[in-house]
Amino acid sequence: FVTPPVPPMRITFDARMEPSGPVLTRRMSDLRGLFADTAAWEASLAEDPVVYEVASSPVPEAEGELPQSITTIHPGKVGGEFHMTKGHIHPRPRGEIYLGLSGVGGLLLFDGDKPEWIPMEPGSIGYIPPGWAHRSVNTGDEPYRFLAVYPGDAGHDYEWVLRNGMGYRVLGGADGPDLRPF
Ligand code: S6P
Ligand code: ZN
Repeated sequence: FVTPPVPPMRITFDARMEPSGPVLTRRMSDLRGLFADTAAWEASLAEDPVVYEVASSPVPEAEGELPQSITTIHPGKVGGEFHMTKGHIHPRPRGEIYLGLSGVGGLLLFDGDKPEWIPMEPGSIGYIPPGWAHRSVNTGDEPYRFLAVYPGDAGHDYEWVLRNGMGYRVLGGADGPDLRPF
C-alpha cells in the first residue's frame, strides 16, 4: 500500500480483476467455525480448496481515503451451505457499497437483531449501512465477483461474527437459496 496522501490515480483491475496491490487468499482451512456441518468442513480440508480471493487497490486504509477491493468467491457448498466470506463488522460504523460484477450471490447483513438478504447479480449495488455486519455468499455455479468500496478508517472486526453469527445460514434449496434462521 501507498502511504497517504495518495495522488489522484487511475486504478486498473486486469481481466481476473487483480489490481497491482496485494491479493488475499482464503482457503477452507481459514474458515474454521463458519460452516454448520463441522464434519463436512473437516472432510473438505483434505483438498483445502481456495474459497475466495480478495484483490485490493493501492489506496491505503486510512482516514479520509476510499479503498476498494474485488472479491471472487468460488462456487461450492459445505454440508449444503454455500461458499461464503468470513464476514465482519466495521468497528467504526461506516457505510459501504458493493457492486456485482459477475456471477450470482447475495449480501447477508446482520445488526445483531434481524438479518437482511440482498440478492446480487452483475450491476446490482448492495448498500451496507453503518453498524451492520456483512458476509457475501456465492449462490451460483460460477465464480461470484463484486467490487467493494469503503471508508479507509472503518477497520474490520471478525470476532463479532464468530460470537453473534449472521442471523441466517444460506443453503442450496430447490428454488434458489434457502435462508435458515440460526
Ligand atoms: C471490506 C469489504 C470486502 C471484504 C471481502 C472479504 O470492508 O467488506 O472487501 O473484506 O469481501 O470478506 P471478509 O469478511 O473475509 O473480509
Ligand atoms: Zn466491509
